[in-house]
Amino acid sequence: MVNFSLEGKVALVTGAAYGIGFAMAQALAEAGAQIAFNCRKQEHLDKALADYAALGIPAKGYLCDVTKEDEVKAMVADIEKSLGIIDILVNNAGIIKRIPMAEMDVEDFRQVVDIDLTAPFIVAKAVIPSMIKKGHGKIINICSMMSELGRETVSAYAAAKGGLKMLTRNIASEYGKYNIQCNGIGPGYIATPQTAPLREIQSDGSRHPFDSFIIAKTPAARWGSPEDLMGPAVFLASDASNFVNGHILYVDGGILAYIGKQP
Ligand code: NAP
Ligand code: GCO
Repeated sequence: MVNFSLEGKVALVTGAAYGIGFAMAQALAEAGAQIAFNCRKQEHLDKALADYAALGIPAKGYLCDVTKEDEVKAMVADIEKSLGIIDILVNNAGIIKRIPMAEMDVEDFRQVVDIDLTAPFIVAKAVIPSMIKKGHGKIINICSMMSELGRETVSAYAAAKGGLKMLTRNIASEYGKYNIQCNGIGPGYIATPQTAPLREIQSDGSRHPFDSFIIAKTPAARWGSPEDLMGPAVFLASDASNFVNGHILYVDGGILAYIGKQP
């Protein structure tokens, strides 16, 4: 029988206070995993702990900035002491800044790359040694449509998510021999706080132009929800995907397959 169970497994989902990370952590918990998560803001942590508890999930939460290697190492050490070696890492924490490239401050560019690309390197580096000792591991990097496509104002994000696709493939290449599988999930356009500005109702009550654009560009003719990422996360975290390595699983309603509706 195909094994989707995560019983006995320890999962760290970064940035899982809400949004896509929260939904994936909930799914991993429902499949049997013990959950650890982190974020930067106390108010996000407090609310997330209450939200997990309301679902019956005894998640362990940490205030940890994934760009700070010392904070990450301390969090991983505490998880290993209290829950056990991390079997599953989901590098989910991420930000976006929508600014035309030639107008973007280099510090803004660096911050996006730091969180969206360098931090997945830092966290993966912190968990791989114990995964090697344990004889298995699952690393899931949350990529994006922008791992494949560009668009106006998201140059830093696209550069980071394109790099994350290749970091995913490189971890798969380097650590596959230790029974560590590293894959990516590439969500399409998902209704979360990160994309809320793209879905704002206009002053005349109409949909945001980008909202209408995405609906037209998506064969499923809808925005995704964080729940759409739950099954793919469990699949890539489970033994059911032990021969899947270096793959980016796009969960996009078909956007990447579709040239778009004739105007
Ligand atoms: P979101 O709603 O903005 O949530 C981002 C989460 O990351 C928050 O919990 C935030 O909490 C945390 N975070 C941000 N920077 C952090 C840092 N330096 N250290 C620790 N935690 C940090 O984002 P989302 O829409 O759920 O997206 C989650 C992931 O999916 C991101 O990597 C995003 O790029 C990717 N993605 C999103 C979409 C989409 O359409 N929504 C599509 C494709 C890919 P704090 O602010 O408290 O730190
Ligand atoms: C944007 C959006 C996208 C989504 C996602 C698509 O401004 O284009 O925020 O980047 O977040 O990454 O897969």
